[in-house]
Parts: sequence; C-alpha cells; structure tokens
Amino acid sequence: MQKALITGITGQDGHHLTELLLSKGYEVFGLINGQHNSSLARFTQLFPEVTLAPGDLTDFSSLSNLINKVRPDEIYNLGAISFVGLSFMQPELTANVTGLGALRLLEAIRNADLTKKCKFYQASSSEMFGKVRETPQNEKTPFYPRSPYGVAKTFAHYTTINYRESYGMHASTGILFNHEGEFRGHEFVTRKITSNIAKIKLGQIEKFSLGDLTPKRDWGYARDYVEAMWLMLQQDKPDDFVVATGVSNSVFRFVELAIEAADLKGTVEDFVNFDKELIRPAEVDTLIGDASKIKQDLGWEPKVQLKELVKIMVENDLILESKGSNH
Ligand code: NAP
Ligand code: F7E
Repeated sequence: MQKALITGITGQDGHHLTELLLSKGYEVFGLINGQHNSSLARFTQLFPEVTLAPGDLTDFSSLSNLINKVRPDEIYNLGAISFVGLSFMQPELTANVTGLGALRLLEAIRNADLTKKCKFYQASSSEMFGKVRETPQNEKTPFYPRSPYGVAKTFAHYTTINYRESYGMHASTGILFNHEGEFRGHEFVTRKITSNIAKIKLGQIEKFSLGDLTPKRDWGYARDYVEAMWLMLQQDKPDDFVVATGVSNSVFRFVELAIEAADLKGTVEDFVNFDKELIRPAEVDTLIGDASKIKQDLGWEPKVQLKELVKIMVENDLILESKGSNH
C-alpha cells in the first residue's frame, strides 16, 4: 500500500486530496499543528481512517521524526500561512512557515535517507507572478511577488527546484492559480461572498463589506486541482506545472454570479459596502494562467468553470448557513 504524508491536511486542499488518495487506496498520514481548531474536528469526522500526528512546519524535529517513522512514498507540502492579507501582518511568521517550512521538509527527507524513494510536491502559487511580467502566465514567466506570502512561496519554489537539481530528488512544484470550493476558508474573498450572499438570501443580514472589487483572478475548483498534484507525482520525472483555467474574472463579477446563483433580486451595490480597511498595501491586479503544459504532458483539464463553481459554493453555503454551521 502506498503511503502519503500531507502537511496542511486540515486545510481546503488537504480535504480534497485526502478524499482522492483514499479513493486510490493510499494509506494517508497528516501533520496537524493545532489540536483544537474546528477544521480538525470536521476532518476527523470525515476521514477517521487517516493517521494524524502533531507537528509544525517551523519545528524541524517534529518533521524529521514523523518522516522517519512513516517513511512515506509521497509527501504533499500544503501547509502554509496561505492568506495573503495575514501575511502583511505577520511577515516573519509567513516566511518561517510558508518559506522555510518547505526547506525543513526537504532536509528531513534527506536526513531519513529517502532522497531516492520519496516523491515531493510543493504547493507553489500564482501569487509568485504578482505584478505580472506577461499575460497569460506560464512556467517560464518571471516572478514578481507583491506580498510576504508571495515572496515566501517564491523561496519555497526555488528551494524545491534546487533540491531536485542538487540531490536528484523527485520534487515537483504546482504553480496553482486560485482554486475554491466547499472547504474554502471564510477569510478568502470567494467564500466570504458566497457565505454572506447565502445569509442575505436567508434573511439573516442585509449587506456585507468587501475591499477592492476590481482585481481579477483565474478561479478554478479545488477538487480538480488536487488531481493535478497527484498526477505530477505519478510521472517518471519531476517538473514544474502551471495549473489554471485560463479564464479571469473580477471580484465584482464573482459577486454578480453569486447573486444570480442565490436567485436574489438586486445589484452588487445593493448588497456590498466598501471597506477601505480591506485594501492591501500592495495588490495583485490581474492573474490569468496558461496551463498548456500540464494539459499536453499530463492530460489534465479543469472540469468545472466559474459559473458552476459559484453555484456549488452558494448552494453549499445556503445549507450550512440555514443550520447555523460555521464551516
Ligand atoms: P489552507 O486552507 O489555508 O490550509 C493551510 C493549512 O496549513 C492548514 O491546514 C493549516 O493548519 C496549515 N498550517 C498553517 N500553519 C502551519 C504550520 N506552522 N505548520 C503546519 N501546518 C500549518 O490552504 P489551501 O487553500 O488548502 O492551500 C493549500 C496550499 O496551497 C497552501 O500552501 C497554499 O498556500 C497553496 N496555494 C493555495 C491556492 C488556493 O487558491 N487555494 C493557490 C495556490 C497555492 P491550521 O488550520 O491548523 O492552521
Ligand atoms: O483575494 C480582493 C483581494 O484573499 C482575492 C490564496 O489562496 O490565491 C489566494 O490569494 C482578491 C484580492 O485570494 C476582499 O484584495 C476584495 O485581490 O481570496 P483572496 P488571493 O489573495 O488571490 C492565491 C493563488 C494563493 O496562493 C493564496 O494562498 O480579492 N478582495 N475584498 C478581498 N479579499 C479578501 N480576502 N477579503 C475581502 O473582503
């Protein structure tokens, strides 16, 4: 039985990837850094067969001990301070977890003598393109990160490539553009929109606040994107791949689609207040990915487009909000 170890297993992608790997017959192990958060309770209820171990990406010994004990065939490094807004408030912690965390894992693999046995996936991000140098962005587009998060991910990205080239490790990176779904954290704009639109539909609130509605993102469905991660580790050779839909829309458009999906009557202005506190010190204006390489080399395609994604999220939030659930 193949063994996979996932960091960040209680996060959005951790849920979808666990589901995928269990369906493929893997024995799944997860690193958890908090014993008391509500995502952990939800996770253990959904996936009781997964073995969870305490640890932290800032603590080398916890990573090294776990890797030595489990001796996994595949490691997926999804753990991160992943909220760009928070990274401006806690830049040092972000560099430590999101940046150095990847380095610690790669070193722990070497220390356990698993360099030739264990395949490694690094969750790289379109935030590395930041102030974009070309449109659309592909694997060769130069990086220009615009946040402590983007800078930390760029460090982790190049560290992964460096370990691949220096030690011959099967270490791949997926440069994933924004992906969303039922397990998305409530701090991210898509989930903030769909959960608040659901509350408006249910008569619980009348309006909610957002920051800049003009940035454009290439939004896909998280369930499709974890397939791409797994595919990368099934190849003979490690590599770097952009994962995206190739379609970009504004935050304003996302709100319009959510209003439509909830069958509400009114405009964006009827439901959304502007809050200048939500403006970031530096913004990423427009991202749009060119996923030709992964389509051609690995046969990966996104199955869900934005309109359907918004519908999935709004319908899920209508059910959850009607029960008063905070998930
Ligand atoms: P997420 O929901 O924010 O999950 C992040 C996970 O990291 C959580 O389980 C969190 O645990 C864990 N974590 C935080 N600090 C940690 C630490 N010190 N040690 C160990 N684990 C820690 O993120 P996601 O959306 O699933 O994304 C997965 C990965 O892909 C992340 O690395 C993210 O940066 C990257 N990425 C995401 C997107 C996207 O659009 N979703 C796009 C590109 C790249 P707690 O909840 O207990 O803190
Ligand atoms: O913001 C704007 C905000 O926080 C999207 C992470 O998964 O994807 C994600 O990063 C846009 C930004 O995601 C609000 O300023 C307006 O322009 O949902 P977000 P993100 O920053 O794109 C990348 C690929 C990752 O790797 C990250 O880990 O929406 N925006 N008003 C707002 N954003 C939030 N969160 N809240 C607002 O009220």
